[in-house]
Amino acid sequence: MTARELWEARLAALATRARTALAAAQSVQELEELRVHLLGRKGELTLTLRELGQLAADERPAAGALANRVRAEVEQSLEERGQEIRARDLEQRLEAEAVDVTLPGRRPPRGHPHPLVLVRQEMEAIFASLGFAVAEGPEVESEWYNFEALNIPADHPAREMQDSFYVEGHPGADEPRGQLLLRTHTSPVQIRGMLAQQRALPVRIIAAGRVYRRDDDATHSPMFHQVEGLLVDRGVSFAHLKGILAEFARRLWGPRAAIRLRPSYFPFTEPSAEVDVWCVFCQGKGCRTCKGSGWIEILGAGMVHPSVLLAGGYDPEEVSGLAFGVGVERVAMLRYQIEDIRLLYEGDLRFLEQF
Ligand code: 2NL
Repeated sequence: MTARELWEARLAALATRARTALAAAQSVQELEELRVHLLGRKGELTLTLRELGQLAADERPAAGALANRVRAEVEQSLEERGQEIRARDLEQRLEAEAVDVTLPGRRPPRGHPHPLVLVRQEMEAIFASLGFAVAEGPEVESEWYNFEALNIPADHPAREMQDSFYVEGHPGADEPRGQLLLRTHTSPVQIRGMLAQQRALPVRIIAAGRVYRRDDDATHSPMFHQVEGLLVDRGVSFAHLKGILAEFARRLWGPRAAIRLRPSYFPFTEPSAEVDVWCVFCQGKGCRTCKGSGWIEILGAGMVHPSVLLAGGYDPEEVSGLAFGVGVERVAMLRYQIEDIRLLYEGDLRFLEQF
């Protein structure tokens, strides 16, 4: 075999292996490795072509032409196989990323009202249906609206009892009404409500919202919620108070819910009462919720103290008023059988999603 025949045989064998390898290549990366292996500076084909120089001068043109054909074929195959692989890759990607527009959409998680809000709204709706209007007022109050106007003077024990959150700063010059504090009850909203009406009758308002006291333990939070009601008119009596509260209890707990009033004391009402609801859980038999008594305390109430009517601009000789206050947390805990008040403030979704 001549040197040329030997060289041509090697070239042919290389071309065969190259064809097989190119046909078998499955990725752009594999193809690139093949290109370097064949056509790179130290590639097999490059080295073989370089050996052309060792052939006799008269054999080189024919051998060179063959070499160029092989090289051109390899380059063309690389290009064609590359296109095939890229086209296949694209097809696979399009298939994998295809969006089925006929599928139903995914619903985003939706929020809902907090149990305290649900209960507050429920109570507001009951009183609204009885003719009360919902009033709002500031959470930062002055001592006059929060205490003085409610017959709680500076030296009154209630003012110590209600350990309050005082706030830096003073009310505006147009309202020289004492230190600022976070309201300890929603009553100041009702004082503002009376004054806003400028002696017009009747006053029939509900004030609901956050209130603040310096307590913090398992059963007391420094922030909690109240719903308070106030009715002022000529001839308002204790019988009206009982009637309104009995109706409120029936709407909240069903037609069998009865109420019971016990004498009590609040500086802003006289007479005053604490109001129990007949235990709807055990039908008065006595259970854990009512601590065996058959009754659950839910409200404070009474006839508006004459001094409070005066502070609101009304003449206690001419009109009388009834008032009551409900703790929203307490009603929510009874309504949903919640054992620990702190669950209402922690924002734990496992708890909140149940409502
Ligand atoms: C309770 C007691 C009560 C009132 C609130 C009131 C408001 C005005 C005048 C007179 Cl403007 N009274 N509010 C009256 C009695 C009791 O709340 O223990 N609430 C949770």
